[in-house]
Amino acid sequence: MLGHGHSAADILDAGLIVAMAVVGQRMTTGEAFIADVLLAARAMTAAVSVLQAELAATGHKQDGKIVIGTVNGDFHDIGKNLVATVLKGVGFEVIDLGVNVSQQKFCDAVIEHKPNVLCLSALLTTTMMEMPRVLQALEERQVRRTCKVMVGGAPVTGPFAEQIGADAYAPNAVEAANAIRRFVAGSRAA
Ligand code: B1M
Repeated sequence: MLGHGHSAADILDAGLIVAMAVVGQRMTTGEAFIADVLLAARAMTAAVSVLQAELAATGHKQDGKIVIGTVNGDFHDIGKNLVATVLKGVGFEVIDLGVNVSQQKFCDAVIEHKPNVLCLSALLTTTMMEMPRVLQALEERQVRRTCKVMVGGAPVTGPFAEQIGADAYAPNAVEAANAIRRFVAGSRAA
């Protein structure tokens, strides 16, 4: 508990994420500008760094390697970082490629690290269209079937994931961790 009886997950879900949605809404209506959004993003990043230890504190290791990144053309990383933090927290090894990650870099990382799951994040309706291109690039490098591919980010949906041939969609970090646990358990059983 981080004081006043609230857990890190509560502070994140009921405080930070809700506040960021308000900022996004204000950006849409023209009440907030990029500078305001940048300030909010900095504040959220700072707050998440305070919560990080608690979010990640499960103390056990799990088999399973994850490669994660935000797709080419997209610089949003708060959600992707949260997903990476929670995955590390539940014990997975996480290789974070950062933002604006090219198709080639994703393919190279899959070949080098041989992850169980590749996680792709996109926050823009334009950049989510990079996701099928990453899948296509994996096919062309003949590594598409070596790992599962999961997609996420605000504009991404389950039907979109299905349409582009991704293996899964996760709406948030906890769902991502649950889906990866199922994939890893499935590959162990196979
Ligand atoms: Co941007 N931005 N932004 N922005 N921004 C949005 C996304 C937008 C919806 C705002 C708006 O207009 N209302 C809009 C997109 C519109 C659209 O595409 N339809 C938008 C725009 C337009 C832009 C620019 C184009 C603005 C401009 O320059 N004119 C520009 C693009 C830059 C680029 O990337 N090329 C831009 C820039 C920025 C900032 C740099 C100012 C800043 C980002 C700072 C940073 O990330 N370091 C920013 C921010 C902060 C936002 C909003 C306000 C908040 C995003 C956020 O961090 N949310 C956003 C509005 C909104 O979403 N309400 C907006 C909190 C975070 C915890 O949630 O990222 O959704 P989220 O992550 C969640 C889930 O989605 C999921 O789990 C996370 C945790 O629950 N998830 C995954 C995410 N990735 C996953 C991967 C997985 C699984 C789950 O792997 C399998």
